[in-house]
Amino acid sequence: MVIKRFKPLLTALVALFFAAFVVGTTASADSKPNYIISTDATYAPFDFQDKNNNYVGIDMDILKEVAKRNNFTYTLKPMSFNAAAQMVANGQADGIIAGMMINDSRKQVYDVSTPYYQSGVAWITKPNSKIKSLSDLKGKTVALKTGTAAAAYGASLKDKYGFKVKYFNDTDTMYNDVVNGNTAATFEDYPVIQYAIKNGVKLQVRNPKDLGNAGGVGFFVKKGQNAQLLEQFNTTLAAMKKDGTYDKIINKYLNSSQSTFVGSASDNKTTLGILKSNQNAFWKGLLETAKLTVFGIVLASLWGLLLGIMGISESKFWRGLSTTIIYIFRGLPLMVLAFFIYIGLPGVIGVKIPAFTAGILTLILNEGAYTGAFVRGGFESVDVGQMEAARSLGLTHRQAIWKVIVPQGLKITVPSFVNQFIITLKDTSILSAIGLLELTQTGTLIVARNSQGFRVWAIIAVIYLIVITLLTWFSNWLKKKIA
Ligand code: ASN
Repeated sequence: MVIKRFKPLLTALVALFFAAFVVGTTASADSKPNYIISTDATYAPFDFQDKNNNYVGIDMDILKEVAKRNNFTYTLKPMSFNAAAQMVANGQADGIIAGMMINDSRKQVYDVSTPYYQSGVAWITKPNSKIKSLSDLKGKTVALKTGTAAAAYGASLKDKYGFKVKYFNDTDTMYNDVVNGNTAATFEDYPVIQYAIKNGVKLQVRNPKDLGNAGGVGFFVKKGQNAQLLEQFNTTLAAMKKDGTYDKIINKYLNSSQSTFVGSASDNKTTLGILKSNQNAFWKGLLETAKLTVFGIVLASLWGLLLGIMGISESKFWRGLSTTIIYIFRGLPLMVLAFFIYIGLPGVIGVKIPAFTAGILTLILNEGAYTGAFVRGGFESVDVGQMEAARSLGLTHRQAIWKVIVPQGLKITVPSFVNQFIITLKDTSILSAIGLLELTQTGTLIVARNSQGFRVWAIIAVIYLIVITLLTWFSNWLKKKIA
């Protein structure tokens, strides 16, 4: 049967996927419970990276202390706030700590700790803006961050004051939009904007004495789950307030005289300085991009080959299956597929999928569909006379396909493969959306810390270009070998 022919391919595919799964899972040898905690990657003073790329901030220090005192470990998942919150709602993560405000609608979905900080929503413009009151926003556009309490508050005023809204995934990009004058104002939690202004972001709070939706910030777990973790958080928080640890943490981030954490270090002012002080992060990001690319290219190529071969099978069933799979996965945007696999699927199947595995699976399905389409096209473009000649020499249909059509068809597709390899490398950047710390996400985190968008993105762009050049050289070398 045809399936027999697929066996080695299938075995290779399964083995490689398994390898990707192992790479994606960080096995922990000791027996301490290990919780998966999601967080907002760029949310100073609550959650952000310091110059050494460690996660710091009020949330991070509290969490670290809770884990230490309760003898558990945790794996941190920094990503956009919206994705981080969905991770917990869908059971992908055990808890979220992300400067997250406690409100009634969230209590329907999550169980919530006692508040550990008081906050409220500020509205913000450029310092010398003509917009002095909310009524001045009529007809203007306001920047909001998807899924946040501040966005819900902002959007609730939209009709009353007649402004339009535009959504962003992270606070820093949202601020920049206002600084650059693309949007007239933004809404964000007061401690967060206060911290940014203190660290040089050129914006001004318009309602410091009259914050919207004032309330507490808390730690959240999925409703009805992880009661023990929540209990430990609450008990330890109370103890930390008593013994002074809590005040120390707050003072460290909010009352220290110099702004040690964001954007002020002199090595952030030159491209070389940024490269030097972040070299570890750049390397790690590059390595993650390379890993995703290599696994993605190999597995998607194998899967695409399989789809291509199925597409020229004698059996209607295999041909139909191949066409359907290609149709579905070529039609889905990569990011939608990544969110579906990483955030949507686990809620239904009840199994957590590591981000790396979800990323690889996304690449296999999406890039594999494109590969399948051009591989099938390559096979189909082999002259019909070849098949007829093979058959008249006494080969069966199957033999003719494997011995005559496939080798010739594959040669035709080599340039398309090279093209697809490069596309796969570039597409890995979309996987930053599910929190994979590859090059693009690394850039986002560094910009959040130093506000040097131009220099950091230029560095990242050059790194991509270098890697793409290397990959092109390698592919061309391979092309010559095969041709
Ligand atoms: N403060 C936001 C909220 O409560 C969370 C965030 O943006 N990290 O929705």
